[in-house]
Amino acid sequence: MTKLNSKTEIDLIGVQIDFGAAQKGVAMGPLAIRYAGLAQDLAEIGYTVHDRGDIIPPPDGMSLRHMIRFEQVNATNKQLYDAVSETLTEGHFPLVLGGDHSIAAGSVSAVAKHYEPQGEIGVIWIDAHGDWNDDNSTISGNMHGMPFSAVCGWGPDSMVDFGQKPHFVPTKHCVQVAGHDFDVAEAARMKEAGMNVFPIHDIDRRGMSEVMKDAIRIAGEGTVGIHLSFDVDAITPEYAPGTGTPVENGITAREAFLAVEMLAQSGRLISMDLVEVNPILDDKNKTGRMASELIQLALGKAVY
Ligand SMILES: [Mn+2]
Repeated sequence: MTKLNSKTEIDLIGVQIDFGAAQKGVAMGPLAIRYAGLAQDLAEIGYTVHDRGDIIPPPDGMSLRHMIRFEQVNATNKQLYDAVSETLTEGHFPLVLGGDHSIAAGSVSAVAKHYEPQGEIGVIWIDAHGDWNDDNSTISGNMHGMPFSAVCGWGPDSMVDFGQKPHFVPTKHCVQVAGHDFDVAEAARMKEAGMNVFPIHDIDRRGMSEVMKDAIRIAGEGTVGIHLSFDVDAITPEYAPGTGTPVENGITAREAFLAVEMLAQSGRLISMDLVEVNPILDDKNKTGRMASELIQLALGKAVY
């Protein structure tokens, strides 16, 4: 038994959505991560895994130029919000497999709302992108570029409207790690909101270890715990070719592993998303296997 997480039961929740992204294929991500053997491997390190299956988005819905397929994205997030809320009520650990990153609007909102009576949560967002646009600042209209902004209460409001008063995550407990492809207006919004950002050059200079120490402190101090939202596009395409929005010169596989291992060792991880695995663009499920390994390490798998 090497696991470090205090919860012993994990609910696996897949979300077969790619409507939040321009490039199609990440809807098949949950299957690819499952085929890598995730559930069996988590059981081997001592977890009881409940596979809740996949959430399927509605086949059609309305679109706006600045919020493409917003109706399907929001309806899917409502289903995810309900599933994650149930998981937390049962005392299980929510492990959400994407799908495009728009789904973090549903998962983070559910976690923040669930823990509201106890206090704030922190969020660590490891991603090549900021995901901090709203429907005014967006260039593409793709909603996977908006969820981090939405869960912080900076819009789009409709993305986090789940029929009850939303509980937003304060930006002082939110950290963006490994970003290196921000839009100009997006970065301006992040600065205005007081976001904590450790762009990739901070990792170059100080190393992932120092950066994650700071990230865990910011997201962990004075909070109930930390939600990790991991976008595989943070990892350079050589190691993670199967992703919808690849960006050259990202973090290495080892840096990614170190980041999630440090989170496991902090003992503060309360929920997690692993998103943007695209099997169509992948090389023999290399990125699916990478995703499975990242999840296991985040949940306390030890190499020695
Ligand atoms: Mn993302």
